[in-house]
Amino acid sequence: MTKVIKNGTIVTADLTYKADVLIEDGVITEIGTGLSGDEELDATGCYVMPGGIDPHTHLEMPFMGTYSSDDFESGTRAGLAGGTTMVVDFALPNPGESLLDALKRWDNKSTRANCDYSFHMAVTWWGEQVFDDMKTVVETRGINTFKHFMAYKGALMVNDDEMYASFQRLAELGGIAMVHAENGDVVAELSAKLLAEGNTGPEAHAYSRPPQVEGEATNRAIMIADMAGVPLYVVHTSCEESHEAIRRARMQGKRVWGEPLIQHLTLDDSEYMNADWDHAARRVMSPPFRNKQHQDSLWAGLQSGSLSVVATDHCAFTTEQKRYGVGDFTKIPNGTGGLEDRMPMLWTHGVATGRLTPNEFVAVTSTNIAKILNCYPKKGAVLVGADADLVVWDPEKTKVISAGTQQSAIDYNVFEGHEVKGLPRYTLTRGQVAVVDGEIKTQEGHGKFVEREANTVVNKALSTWKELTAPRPVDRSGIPATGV
Ligand code: DUC
Ligand code: ZN
Ligand code: ZN
Ligand code: ZN
Repeated sequence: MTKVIKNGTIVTADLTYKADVLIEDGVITEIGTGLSGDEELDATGCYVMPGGIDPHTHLEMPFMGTYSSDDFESGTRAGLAGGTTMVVDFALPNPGESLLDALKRWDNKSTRANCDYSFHMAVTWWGEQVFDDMKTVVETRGINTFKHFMAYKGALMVNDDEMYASFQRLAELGGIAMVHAENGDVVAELSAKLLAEGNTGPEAHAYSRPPQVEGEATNRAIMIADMAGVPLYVVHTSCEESHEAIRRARMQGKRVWGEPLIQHLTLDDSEYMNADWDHAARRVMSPPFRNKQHQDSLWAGLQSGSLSVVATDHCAFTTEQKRYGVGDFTKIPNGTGGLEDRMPMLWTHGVATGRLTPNEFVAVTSTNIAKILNCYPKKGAVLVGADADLVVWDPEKTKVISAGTQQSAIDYNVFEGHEVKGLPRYTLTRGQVAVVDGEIKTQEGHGKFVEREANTVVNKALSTWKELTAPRPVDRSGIPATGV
């Protein structure tokens, strides 16, 4: 049984051209004109693009005394509705737990996924077991990305000595280090001070995590990564201070990537000043929303290429869960949704406004991250032999985002009321049509795990630190010590 997508314009990170796409057994088998197949999908007036990859989700994650409310079923259904055909979630070990046991828990949750997925491994504690497990994870589980939380003191946070040890191990294994870059010690101090002064509302969350804590941690992570000789991926880059550090590192030839979120690109910190506690708390995430100047910096980074990927950090909590933090903002579960809205919002505010070309849109929503994660061109490409993870994108189709019509399991949407122009006509996951004009035809359990091999390219050649500080003992034999 073959399928053909006819009469569309193919848009990849590099090229725009008219052609049909033939699909068989979930894979693209031919690209050309005048193709026919058993089933035809009409793409007249549409762009045929690689499906989106969201490399930053937290589905059914145990966090801050609860679990995030979208699981692999509702989360991937939401993604597909918005043109995303692969997600990468973070497997989080409990303190003392082996990385492999944590992965088993994530394996169990992900059996319900509607689209393909992969995992990043989080390093939440350090010891010989973790050191050993890292090799097994890379070599037998097809995971080459390891995340380090520099914040969430007393919970997920790792200290610099642990981070340096882990980064060195990753350099040996051909892995990529990822960081949640916020100075967790300073955040803890600021939070305690704000609470002591009576600032208990959700707006204080933003005051407790100013851009400086993110800029400091980003700079620190970049320097530690350089000393270890490991490539570094900075998740949820939200402000100029962090972007500036990434920009500078890249100019110096360091392999460092930055990932702004669609929320930080399109929503700002005035949301926290809303008189409605629920409204503000629903938008509490880390890092918090920033002001317009920071948003401009992030857009400029996408345009110039200093920032590489747009993600969501999808971590959805219901209003009821958010209310755990009434009277103490530090207890509001951190996180917002975005899986369904990332692609339409970025098209509307990026491509339709002339900030990004359609090719750049494909690069930052799919191709760049497929290359970084080492799953290109299986994912992120419209090429013969690639998985038929495709979105037939109608640039004229509009809707108003509303919790009432969304796929996510929560009871609100941070983009409520935003009109988007640019939506999927069809979303295909390995050749299977999962969405037709907003109608959901997903199949629970269709998603498969995507293995990603270690990278052969590490930053050893770029690290100047080792040469400059390598021990060079001086021979002082025969010369008496003076000044004693
Ligand atoms: N930030 C959030 O807002 N939620 C999940 C974890 C994180 O770093
Ligand atoms: Zn984070
Ligand atoms: Zn996250
Ligand atoms: Zn809008």
